Amino acid sequence: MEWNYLTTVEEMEADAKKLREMGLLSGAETWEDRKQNQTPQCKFGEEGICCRICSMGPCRITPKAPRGICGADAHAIAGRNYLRFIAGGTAAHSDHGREICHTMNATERDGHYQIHDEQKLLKLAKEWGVETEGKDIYDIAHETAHVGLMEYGKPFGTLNFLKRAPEERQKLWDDLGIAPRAVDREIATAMHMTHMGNSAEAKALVTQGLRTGLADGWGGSMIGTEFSDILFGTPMPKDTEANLGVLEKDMVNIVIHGHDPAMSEMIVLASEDKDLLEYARTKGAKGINIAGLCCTANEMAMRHGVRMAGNFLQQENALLTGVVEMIAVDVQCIFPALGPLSECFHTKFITTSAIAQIPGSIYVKFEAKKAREQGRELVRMAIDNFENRDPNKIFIPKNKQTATVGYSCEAIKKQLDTVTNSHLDELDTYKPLIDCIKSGVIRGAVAIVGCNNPKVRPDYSHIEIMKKLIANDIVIVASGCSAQAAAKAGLLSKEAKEICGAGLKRVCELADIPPILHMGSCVDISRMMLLATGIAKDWGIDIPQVPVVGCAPEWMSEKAVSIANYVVATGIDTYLGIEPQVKGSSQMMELITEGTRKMVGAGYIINKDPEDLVNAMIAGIEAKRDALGI
Ligand code: BF8
Ligand code: SF4
Repeated sequence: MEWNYLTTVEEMEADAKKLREMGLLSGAETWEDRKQNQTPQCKFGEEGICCRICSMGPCRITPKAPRGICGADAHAIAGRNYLRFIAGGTAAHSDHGREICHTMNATERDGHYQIHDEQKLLKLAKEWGVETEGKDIYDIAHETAHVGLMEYGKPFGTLNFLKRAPEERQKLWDDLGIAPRAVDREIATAMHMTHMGNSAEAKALVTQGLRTGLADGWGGSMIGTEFSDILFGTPMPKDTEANLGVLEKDMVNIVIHGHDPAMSEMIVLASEDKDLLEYARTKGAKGINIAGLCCTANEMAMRHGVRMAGNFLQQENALLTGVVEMIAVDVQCIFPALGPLSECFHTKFITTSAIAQIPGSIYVKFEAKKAREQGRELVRMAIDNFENRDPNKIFIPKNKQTATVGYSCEAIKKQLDTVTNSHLDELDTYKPLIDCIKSGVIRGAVAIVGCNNPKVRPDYSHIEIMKKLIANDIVIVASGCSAQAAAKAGLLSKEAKEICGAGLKRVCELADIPPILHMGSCVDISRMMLLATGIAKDWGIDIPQVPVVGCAPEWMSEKAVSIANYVVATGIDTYLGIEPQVKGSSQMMELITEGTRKMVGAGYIINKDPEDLVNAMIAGIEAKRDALGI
């Protein structure tokens, strides 16, 4: 059946173009302008063969100069750059997780932060050997937070969450020596190995890359996800809307942006306070409208139904509408461009973390013990700014779509149970999903994740790949900016079943789900690891055998490469639409595509053409089915 409900990339581009034209009148520039100034980009950087890790350099590899001054060759230089990239990503995700541990440690029964999922806390406490009998839930929370914090720096042993992986995986990680120790230890080891005068062997660097990545996915990120659920609630399906059309002309608009939900949670709560709503009315506004960007949007949408203004490359566009009274950010993926851009409008740009201090912002250091009041102060500041809008600078694109978000593993299992109607006491099985895959009603699953990127046509690859996969009866789980690309297009709507293959459409109808399940932010890719693990365990096979693959068609950040490493190390092939910057080393290219496959049973498949990439994914899934004889 034809279905004309999707917002096309062309429509999104037309909105962006109009905003950019409006912005030019206010003296604003955007990433499109800066990209032009940066083109052509440095070939040495792109191929990973520029080294500047000591002051004898920078050294660049050319046919005439095949080694740096110290003798490092292209493989050493590209390998070291690659490992440092991963370390940066693991550090970012994991430090986010650590902050959430500190927030959990600051919880009090009458405090600013409280426990919202006691069951999940008790389960985790038991898993980690924290005594729960006869204890106050807040004492349990604090003790569990301490165990979590020790995961970052414990001197002995490996990460607690590794025990959640299938036994074959655990053994493989041990045998290969890539079972991560403490999170910080792996980041430090990666930095130490890549210091001048240490590892020059590409394989050793790639191997530590896998271990550092695992410290993210089965360490820092998983801690971030679990603790966020305990603090703010485990996501269950919620309806929301996405794209710039969620900004409201007559309301005070506050855009929240970043990753750690602690700050945005307080702003959302404050926006519901009756006295502040009343205050907004006295200033001529009809209400207070909170909208999210990037992973904060995902976190807040799936727990509060907060609407999503857009993904990474849309952050400037939100301000260009001229109706944003405040953009409040915490950490990661925040353009420094927001400083000068906010000065072209009345928008107040608020930074809240010592990790992300940006010129042109007002810095309000967020603290767990004062957070509720700080949230209220920020909302009040935004309300006071409402009257400063310049009516000549306003343009709100109309496009927005409805989306159902918030499919945690718990939610997926619950939803599956509605299909079989088994109402199992313990909703702890993926058997209905496995049956669908075995019978071929669903061919397999793809996890589509990651950023959008000016190196390609933004959002286009995400959307085209998703459309083709669901048309081929492949169910999708999505997170991060990929999930938002889907949301903006309308692909997270249950109606999107209309463009699915007959098998997937039937499953969507029976289970009352959209064909693309929103699993949250980028740290929530840890949920996808548990989903893959759960399927493999319930099926009785190892993860690389399951017809499931990962895909980051437009990735850009260090975090994305860290993720790709733990996804691969977990045994899941990962399809990339942007080339990792190692092309200047044949050894590195071989290692990341085929070398890891020999080690952990999975690797990267890289193709810049989205059509080729999606075809390769479908072929990969069918090959896994053939190997299983299904
Ligand atoms: O962590 S997908 S642009 S927002 S890095 Fe950033 Fe990429 Fe978006 Fe979330 Ni993930
Ligand atoms: Fe050059 Fe070697 Fe120093 Fe790198 S470590 S900058 S290759 S001398």
